[in-house]
Amino acid sequence: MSLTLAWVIFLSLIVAVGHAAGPAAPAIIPQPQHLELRAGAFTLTPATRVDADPGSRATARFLTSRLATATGYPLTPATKYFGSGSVPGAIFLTTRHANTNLGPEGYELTVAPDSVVIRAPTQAGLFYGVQTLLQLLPPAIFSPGPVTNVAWQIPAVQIQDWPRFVWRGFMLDVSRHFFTKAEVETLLDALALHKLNTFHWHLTDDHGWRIEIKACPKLTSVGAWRSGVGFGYASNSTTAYGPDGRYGGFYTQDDIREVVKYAAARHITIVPEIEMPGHSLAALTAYPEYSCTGGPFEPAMTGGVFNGIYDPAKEATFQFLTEVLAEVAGLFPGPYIHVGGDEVPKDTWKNSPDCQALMRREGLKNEEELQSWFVRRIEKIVNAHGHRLIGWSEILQGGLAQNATVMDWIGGAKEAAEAGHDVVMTPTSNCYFDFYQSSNRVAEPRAAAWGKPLTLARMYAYEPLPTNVPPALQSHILGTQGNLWTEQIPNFKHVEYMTFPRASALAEVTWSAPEARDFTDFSRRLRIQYQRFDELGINYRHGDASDAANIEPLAPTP
Ligand code: TNX
Repeated sequence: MSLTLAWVIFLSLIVAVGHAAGPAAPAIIPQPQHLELRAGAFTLTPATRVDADPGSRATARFLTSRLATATGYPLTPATKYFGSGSVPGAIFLTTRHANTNLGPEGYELTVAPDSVVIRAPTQAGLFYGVQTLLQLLPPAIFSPGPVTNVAWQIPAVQIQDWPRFVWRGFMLDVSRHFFTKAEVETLLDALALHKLNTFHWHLTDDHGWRIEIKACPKLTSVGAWRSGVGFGYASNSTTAYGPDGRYGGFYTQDDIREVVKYAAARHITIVPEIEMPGHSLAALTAYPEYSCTGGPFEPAMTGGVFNGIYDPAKEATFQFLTEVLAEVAGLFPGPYIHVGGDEVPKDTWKNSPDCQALMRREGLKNEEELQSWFVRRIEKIVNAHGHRLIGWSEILQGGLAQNATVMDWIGGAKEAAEAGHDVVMTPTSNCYFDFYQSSNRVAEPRAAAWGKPLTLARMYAYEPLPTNVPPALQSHILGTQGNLWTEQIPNFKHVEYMTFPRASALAEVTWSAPEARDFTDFSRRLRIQYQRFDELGINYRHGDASDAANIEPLAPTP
């Protein structure tokens, strides 16, 4: 090797190491598929232009509003430029000449010292390019107001990026405890930061019905309220009280439309969940005529173990559910409606002469087949309103409905995929965000204690493709999501604490290449993510590779 060449290599190593160790070392979560760090940086100034092709203005506006807020610079998107290359001194967002191989959510980001270009086949891709660009800036870019004395530098990079899975989700249970529209929108912002694209909104359960249904007003006038916070929580653990002092709340249809719009602007699809036939106590408190026993049910809404179940032997039950699903279908433009289906208590059906007569009439051998019969009827209603049905593992029992997608929490992925159905993976072992985050329960706020702690490291190490699903069927595994059940979680700060930073690990599991996963490097990037959380006012648990709770052996469940 010539001496000159050795020098060149030596010097470029210094440059590379300098970049990696310096303040501008990229800390992007989720890790992009391809990232090449180049020399130099683009600096935002009051004179920086933001240009976009006409179809990309809304995405550009999303970027400029964030940039203008933190920098105080008067940045607004322009559409003066009609070319497709880079523009000196400008950030340019465009779908022109985009590489369609990047897919419907991929993007390309080129930062050079004199220009920035985000190019993507779709607005979703451009939006993710914007998220990456923001993460290349100092964390102060997420400040709620203007910050001075920051060098707004963006390191020169060439990034090509796309997600591994199409379903990158998060579920929030708003039934066990209620969270306001503003709180839900705050969560959606944080999901968008992580390029998560699916919000599963668990709107009904035994402990509260949270969505206005015009044809069935008692669902919210009665079913949204209970006599106390319940679950052993003190009244001051929450602020969700109605004017009459009862605990609860619900979203009006206008609220729902606003949240759907808010999510869409962040390229998040909402999957509403209306639980049936079990976990339906709140609905049956409002309308006991659709139950087998007639009630009373209300006392169990504060956290009893009773699990309310609809009476499938009454035609009126299906008329009621049709009215509910018709309104839900009209409010949510996304393809899926989740109808629950988990933990259906079969004893009530066993003890009901009407249900037993129905089973004989329909030739159903057991209550599992009755459940399957119920879900098949519901699927027809969901399909008739232009939506696809998704349900928990148990919808496989007694035979799966024709086009249903399965959300696997206790198994079923293999059977469903083999039968040609799509699957979303949410196993309790890796996706339950209500579980403790460390084995040191004394040091943690209350959490669900029936599974192993879901540490940050455990979340990060999760591989969503089940080993028992053969490669030829793996395309049926749409992706994965974190599930935040809220029996133990009475307020939104606690929601955030349970969600972050595990959602950062989830984001990388769902988006990045599995072979690129590196918990030590993730922990380095997470420290910068924490600074972003601080700017955004997001509450989170401090945890990384140096967190003993993540690596010590898991304590047995008491
Ligand atoms: C099981 S996961 C449930 C939820 C509970 C959760 C508590 C699932 C489909 N059902 O109803 O909230 O456990 O961890």
